[in-house]
Amino acid sequence: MLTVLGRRSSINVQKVAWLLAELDVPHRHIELGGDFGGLDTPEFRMMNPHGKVPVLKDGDRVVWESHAILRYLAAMHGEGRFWSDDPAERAQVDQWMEWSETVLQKDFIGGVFWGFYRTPEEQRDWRFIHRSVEQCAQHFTLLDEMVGDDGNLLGDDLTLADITVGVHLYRYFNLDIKRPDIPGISAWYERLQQRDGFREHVMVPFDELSGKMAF
Ligand SMILES: N[C@@H](CCC(=O)N[C@@H](CS)C(=O)NCC(=O)O)C(=O)O
Repeated sequence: MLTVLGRRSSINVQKVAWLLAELDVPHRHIELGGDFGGLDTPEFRMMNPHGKVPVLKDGDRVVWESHAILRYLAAMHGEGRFWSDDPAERAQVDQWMEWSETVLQKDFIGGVFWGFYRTPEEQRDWRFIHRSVEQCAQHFTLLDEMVGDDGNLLGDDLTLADITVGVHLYRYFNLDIKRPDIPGISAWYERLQQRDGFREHVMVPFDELSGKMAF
């Protein structure tokens, strides 16, 4: 039986939980990190020396880093869906996954979510926040046309690219920030909400994280 370790309020844990729901793979989920604690124990550090979630256990195998976990799960259980066996198609997915982590997640989670939402009001750096909000607006404007009228980032089928990018949308559309008109992204967000895994694992209230910088 697969085990996912990590608090459900973590966006990186949400990526893994969403994919597992799409794959319909039986697993158990243990909440760890944040107020649940448990990341500093020798047992946890043996699994992930960095003391971060998510961690996936598959028998004696342990995988950490959310995107490595997504690829592992897709390769093991996806039968070519989500992350193609074809190197050229897989590279298309990989490039968006890399971009999502190094650019979008940096500007949205690192800049907007941490800078604005997780930072207590009196400590906020508004220049940094405004710049990050503006960068996110540019990113989503760039993606706006890609998702088309009824598809996903790379066509009709949902891939790991959609999971790593799409996981940001619930927070992006529910924060009190300035957003440009991005009809394609808004419609894509609506479509993702038709998916059980997205509703259950991504549309998770995040108010417990407001003004909380401790973890
Ligand atoms: N690049 C890592 C980031 C891991 C990470 O920073 N995880 C955060 C949660 S999103 C964490 O473990 N924070 C400590 C805590 O939740 O207590 C990944 O994608 O898995």
